[in-house]
Amino acid sequence: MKKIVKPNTPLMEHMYTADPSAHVFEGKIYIYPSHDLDHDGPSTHEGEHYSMEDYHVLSIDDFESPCVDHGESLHVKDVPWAKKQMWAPDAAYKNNKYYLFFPAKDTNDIFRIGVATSSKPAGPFIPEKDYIPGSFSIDPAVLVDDDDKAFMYFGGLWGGQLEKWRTGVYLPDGEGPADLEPALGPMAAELSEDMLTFKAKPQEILIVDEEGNPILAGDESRRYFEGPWVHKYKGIYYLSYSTGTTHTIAYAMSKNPQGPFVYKGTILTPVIGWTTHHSIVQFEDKWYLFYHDCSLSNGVDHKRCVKYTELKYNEDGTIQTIDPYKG
Ligand code: FUB
Repeated sequence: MKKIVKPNTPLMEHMYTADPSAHVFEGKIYIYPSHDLDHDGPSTHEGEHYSMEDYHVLSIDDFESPCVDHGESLHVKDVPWAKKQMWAPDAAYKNNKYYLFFPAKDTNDIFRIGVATSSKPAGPFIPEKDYIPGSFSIDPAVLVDDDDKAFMYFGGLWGGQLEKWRTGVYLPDGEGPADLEPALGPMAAELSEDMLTFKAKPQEILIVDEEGNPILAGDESRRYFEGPWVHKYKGIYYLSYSTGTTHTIAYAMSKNPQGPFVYKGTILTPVIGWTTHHSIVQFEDKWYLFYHDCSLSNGVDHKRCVKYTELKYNEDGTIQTIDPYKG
């Protein structure tokens, strides 16, 4: 009998998956996760234990259906510029094509963001020969807005190398701001019509508190760490992200896709495992949070599993906090 996906349980148990980017394409929900490798190597601050090599696309017809693994859609060996660590991807549809955006380390061990295309949402995806010029760091998330303009949001601290780009060039010893300085925000860049390049240099997104003051680097329960996602609800842009060291998914709201975004609160309380990474998608008349935890491996940080749960808004547009382990 086919196994129907239930909320807050792993979508897939035959492999480890993480960082789910969910989209509705062709009437189904397609999920673009990282594919965690089942190894027992050492963990490092730079995240070398996240040593992924390929991507699989998953789909569900609806929430009464089993999850389908469409097999390998792209492997690092087929990406001319990439050496290792195929981290959190995202996908977008435009120009009658599907685009897979993905970070990986280049031959100099610097994270860059690449793009691959396909005529089908599940791939296989054909990569461009080089990474997106001017791209850096990790965790691309692409919003194709109602007017068809596309924005990429990206960036992650620590292993994601965002601190090393503060001057605009890569400094191997580059450090983040001091605790009382404004935190680093995610980067955003509008994509060209063909989705293969940035229209202009990526700009940092500012996240502020209700008084308009920038969230500070030492404010670890609210500051941006990695895993940006931008969605639109009732004409307002929502930027949600991982707070890293404090292990939550937080969010901020703006009338403009390039911010500034006003911090609003927590969407997801800490899950089993160090990392937390998510996406938010509307399917029919409900909204869903896709996320991962490490329950399938009993808590091994780099052996994660993708799950989903319903996401609800309050009357004023704020989002209700989710504890995935509470009834
Ligand atoms: O999966 C590798 C990295 O872990 C992602 O890029 C981060 O967002 C974190 O989930």
